[in-house]
Amino acid sequence: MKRLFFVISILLLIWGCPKPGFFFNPPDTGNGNNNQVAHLLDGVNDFSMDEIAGIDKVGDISEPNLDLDTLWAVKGDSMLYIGFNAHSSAGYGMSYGIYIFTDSIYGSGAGNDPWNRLVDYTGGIYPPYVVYFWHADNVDSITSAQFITFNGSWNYTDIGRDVFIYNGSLDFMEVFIPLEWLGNPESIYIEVFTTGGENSHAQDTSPEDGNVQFPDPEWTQTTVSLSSAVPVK
Ligand SMILES: [Ca+2]
Ligand SMILES: [Ca+2]
Repeated sequence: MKRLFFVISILLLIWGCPKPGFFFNPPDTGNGNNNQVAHLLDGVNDFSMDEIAGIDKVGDISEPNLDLDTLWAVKGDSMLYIGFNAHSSAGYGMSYGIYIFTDSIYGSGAGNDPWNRLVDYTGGIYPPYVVYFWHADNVDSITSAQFITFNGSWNYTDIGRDVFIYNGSLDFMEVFIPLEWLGNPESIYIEVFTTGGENSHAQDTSPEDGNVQFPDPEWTQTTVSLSSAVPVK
């Protein structure tokens, strides 16, 4: 019995001892100092301060559902990670749009917005990639979401929870787009905006955009040009 106790004690000592340096290795903070971007598509904001891509004032539009503020974005080895505060709520139908340019700001050749919103980019151009979400007007959820590419015409792909999560209780939207979908570009520029249904223009943006300054929702059928797409780190 004594011998068994001795053996178990020795085994516990061997198994229980952490390897040297175990307590002295700093944890992986995923702060951009290494190439391992620690992002999880779960609707919880896990972006770091240095991944902020754009800011806009809170409350610069009187309708909270349409208000945007911080935009986070980072380019990983194989994924574009995007997150933004999304204040939409039950009882308000509206759209979130993301215009994405790759390698430079240039016109894709499209002649209209893919969801027929009165939105374009400075110079009357349209980007090669767009992501659109429709936030339902009766429940606090996204009921339609598409990744859209222009290749002579707009090509629409429905996207689901493997690409985005809208977290209504945390007012946060997370979108992870495989870089392969964007043609594995060297650089990426993005701008996020809110708008309403068809034939409505952009109401608020992130980053802040001098062309999109509406203290109150504004529904005249006039095209508003985005102008502040930012490069993603
Ligand atoms: Ca997350
Ligand atoms: Ca705002």
